[in-house]
Amino acid sequence: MSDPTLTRRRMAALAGASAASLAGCSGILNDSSPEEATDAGSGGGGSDGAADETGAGDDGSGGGGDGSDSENGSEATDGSDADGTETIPLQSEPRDSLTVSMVAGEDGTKLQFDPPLVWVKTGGTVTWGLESGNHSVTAYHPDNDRPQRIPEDASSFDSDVLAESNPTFEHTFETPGVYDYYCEPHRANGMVGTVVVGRPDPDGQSGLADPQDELLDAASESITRLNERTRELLEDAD
Ligand SMILES: [Cu+2]
Repeated sequence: MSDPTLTRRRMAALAGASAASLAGCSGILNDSSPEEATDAGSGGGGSDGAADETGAGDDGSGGGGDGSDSENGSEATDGSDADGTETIPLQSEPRDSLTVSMVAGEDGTKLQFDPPLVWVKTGGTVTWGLESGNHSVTAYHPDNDRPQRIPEDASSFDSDVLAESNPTFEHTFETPGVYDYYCEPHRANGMVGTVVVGRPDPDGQSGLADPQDELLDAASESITRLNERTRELLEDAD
């Protein structure tokens, strides 16, 4: 639980340094459309206090200490991890539990699971939480009318679309392997994530197969990037 936080903080710190002048604008490092800048700016400003508290509360484990303004500011620049999708962060070891944020840029360009690739131990739990927008956590599985990209013997999952009244979803992963999942409202935006469970053999993982032809282009691109990073993660795991 602490590691992803640290990772995020580290990235946030890095992003914060270069993005200091853009502070408050959530992730406009890439596509700085005026519309987004406005949205991000006002959102960041308005939610400063709340975001700070929420962040500290989520971290639980003494996150309050470094809950500095700059961290809060760079939390907002998490959106610039869209940039980071090119360099999807890798954990060095699996965790018992993790949280993933679901983020939406107002203009739809920053839709993402953050971080998009997580690694838990067998039996580990991932909790997804809405940060902005409305999203779902939906396994690539025939039960959800999609090709299977989770282990053969694993159970499918689908959060349905989460809203503010119901902002979190959690799933416990009992079967080792690579799981690809997507956001149903934002498949066309390539909002896809991967959960690695245990230390699976990369060979024969449905979640590492090339993206199926029937998948939307943006989703296929996300899957291809995630596959690359997942392979790296599993290589380093040995
Ligand atoms: Cu979404």
